[in-house]
Amino acid sequence: MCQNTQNIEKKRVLSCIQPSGMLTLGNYLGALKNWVNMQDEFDCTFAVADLHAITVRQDPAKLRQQIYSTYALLLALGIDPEKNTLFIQSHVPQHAQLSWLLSCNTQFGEMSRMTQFKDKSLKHANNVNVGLFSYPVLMAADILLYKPDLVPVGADQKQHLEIARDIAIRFNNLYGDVFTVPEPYIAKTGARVMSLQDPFKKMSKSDENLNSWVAILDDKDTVIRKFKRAVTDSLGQVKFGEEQPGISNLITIYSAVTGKSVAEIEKEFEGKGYGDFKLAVGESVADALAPIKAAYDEIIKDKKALEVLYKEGAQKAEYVARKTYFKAMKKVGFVV
Ligand code: ATP
Ligand code: LTN
Repeated sequence: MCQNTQNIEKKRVLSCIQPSGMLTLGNYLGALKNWVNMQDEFDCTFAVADLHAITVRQDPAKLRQQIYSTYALLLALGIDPEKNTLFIQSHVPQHAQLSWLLSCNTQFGEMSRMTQFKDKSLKHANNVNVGLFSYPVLMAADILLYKPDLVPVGADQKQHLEIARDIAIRFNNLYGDVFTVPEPYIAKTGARVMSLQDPFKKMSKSDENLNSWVAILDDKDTVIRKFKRAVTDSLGQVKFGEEQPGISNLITIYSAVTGKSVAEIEKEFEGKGYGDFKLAVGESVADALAPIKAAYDEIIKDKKALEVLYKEGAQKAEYVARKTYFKAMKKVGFVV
């Protein structure tokens, strides 16, 4: 048995999040909380995927603000920029550059099968741009540049990760070993949070019904109000099950935030009405989010300090990305 754990190289992890709006409780419980938990065990690289965000039309001033705000929020959540590499995708030019190399090694047919493209092209029918179509190739570049062992993603991104693996395998077979073939990492604790207004739909920041989602940065009163308005069921009991999708969603959220098990929660609210339960969920979520919001409010005030951090992050990322990119260029036959 190996005693000296310091000598064991940590596995590498890569993940990104789009700055395409206010991040929600769903993003937090389903993805970002896992990032925070992974930073001790793994060697992590995390990025704000701003290039991905323009696959749908963005207002320039709003986009810029959202990039700052997403970066600041990752810091506020406790992602340590010293321990990890935390950067903004567009600051590392190799993402767009490798994406071209990979595009020329990806088939139109395999891209056409992506379900997210089908969904999003229906949703944005007046702007079905080529970037929206080739988005998974850019995502493959994000991943392959850093040779991660694991890529934490939600279920909606699994198909894109499969494509990234296929692209890596094909490239390695054609040109020789350049890329590590990554594995998806689906965290055990990753909760799937549903809309507070329609428990059959995922909670999503692009939902036009503002009562359906809670932003990580919502203030206490707003959080509690949204939970008070959450749709419930007709059984009148706080019980988890298919017949109660609304209450089950609230139980999932309460459990993720408090660490209590479903059985404990059902017991806690035995004989009590939905009103008491919704208030308790709202309060526990508001209490969990309050320190994040307080940290964020401080961080976002100091743009200069933020700039130092994202520039350092980009430098660290580019050091790794350049090596992989040049290796790939050389293998393909470019003069480097
Ligand atoms: P959009 O509404 O713009 O499509 P989104 O809010 O669904 O965005 P993404 O930016 O696509 O979120 O997702 C970022 C990460 O958060 C992904 O890993 C995704 O799986 C996770 N995530 C998003 N929404 C939820 C949710 N409701 N429950 C759990 N995880 C989620
Ligand atoms: N497409 C992802 C965000 C994303 C990503 C990545 C995730 C961009 N590049 C690389 C993991 C690895 C999304 O929309 N959630």
